[in-house]
Amino acid sequence: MRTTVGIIGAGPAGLLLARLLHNAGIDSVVLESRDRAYVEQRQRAGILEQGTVDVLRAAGAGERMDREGLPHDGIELRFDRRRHRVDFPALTGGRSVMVYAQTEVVKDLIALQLGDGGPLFFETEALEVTGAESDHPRIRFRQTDGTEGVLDCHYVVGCDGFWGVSRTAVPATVSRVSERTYPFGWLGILADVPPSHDELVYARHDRGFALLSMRSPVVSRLYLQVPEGTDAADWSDKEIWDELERRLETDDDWTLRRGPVTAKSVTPMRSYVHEPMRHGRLFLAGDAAHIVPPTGAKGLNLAVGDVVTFARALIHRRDTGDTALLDAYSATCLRRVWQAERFSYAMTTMLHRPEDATPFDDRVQRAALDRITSSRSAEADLAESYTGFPLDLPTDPPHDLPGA
Ligand code: RFL
Ligand code: PHB
Repeated sequence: MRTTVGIIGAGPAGLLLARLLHNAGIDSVVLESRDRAYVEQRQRAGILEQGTVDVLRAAGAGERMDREGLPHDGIELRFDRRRHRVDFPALTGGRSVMVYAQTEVVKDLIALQLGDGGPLFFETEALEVTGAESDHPRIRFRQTDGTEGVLDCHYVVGCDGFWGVSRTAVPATVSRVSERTYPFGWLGILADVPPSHDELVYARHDRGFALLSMRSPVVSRLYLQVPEGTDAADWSDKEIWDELERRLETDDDWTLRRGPVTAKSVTPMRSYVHEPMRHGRLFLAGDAAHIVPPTGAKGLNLAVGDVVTFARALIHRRDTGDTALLDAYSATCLRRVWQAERFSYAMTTMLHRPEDATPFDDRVQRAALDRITSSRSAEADLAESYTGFPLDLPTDPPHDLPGA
């Protein structure tokens, strides 16, 4: 098998990249180790930045999102039983976000890819990338029946998430890893109950962080900070609802609606960046290169930013012969990545309570919330970071982004 761009991983990064390249007339092959049902049902992100929404629309993948997604113009910060709304459009010159689950983005992109007969192979695991420093990198893969094969490429893009293989093809001598782990994780539930508030609620409480989110007008998504290593099975549904109620408590008559829990899992928290994001003709994109704790809702949006940057650079190379944008790929992505790392870290440390928190830590957290809720510029900084740093989409044809 041979192709122009070999893509490892059919998460949001790999699937969107395949679509952007297809729209530009560049062929690619996607290899995904899991089966289709697994990939479509993996519960993850819920918030799309304005720039991500624009990219999905421009790529022709926005139809159902525009019908079923929930545009949100703000979030609520909750602490000391108080409620404070952050008004995104008012603070950012009109930007907002969209609540549309990652599972749905992935389903839409898979349907488009398979609808065109685009090559997408499930249950096909990439084993290694070789020849990244040559003009013809290759991906060695194995299918579930044990058959092995090789995909010859002009470029390889590793979109295989944090646990993938592509990053291991970058020699340790040229890699720099920056990492931070946190002594807590998130216990997340899905529940068949209308959300108890029409916008997301981020709550800081002495017992720990809580988040109220949603998937639709009838499905709630909620999270609780739990100690690192917690097993979701150790929490009964009643204990989860009781704890959510305590951490989300307010001074007014707000109440938490309870309903049947349909899924329950624990996510560890990590900040991680692998630099550079390119080695020869191997490019890393999305979680394969960087991880943020979910508090800033940035992971999926960063993955989108990376693959848009790669697609533009490759189209530019094809159209002009100039490799300058490909050469700048890592630096271009990393600027945005580090902004998201900074923001996600700041949100995480402002809202979570480590078990060994000192009175000093508590006071600093409250001071940070006090600052955001009393200074318009501090609040605008949060709103700008949350709604996302613009992807600088081309608006007028002729343009370099397919379908724009
Ligand atoms: P993915 O989605 O992990 O996809 C990688 C794919 O690669 C496959 N794979 C391989 N395929 C072939 N060969 C191999 N050797 C392979 N190894 C792995 C995997 O099976 C998989 O299909 O990475 P991608 O595409 O970079 O997308 C990143 C996002 O999934 C991730 O950043 C977000 O989910 C993070 N995230 C959030 N991001 C947001 O923007 N907004 C949010 O609100 C948000 N909330 C979250 C989140 C992540 C969470 N968890 C579970 C980590 C909430 C949670 C709880
Ligand atoms: C979610 O709905 O899954 C979600 C929302 C906001 C976050 C993280 C996760 O910050």
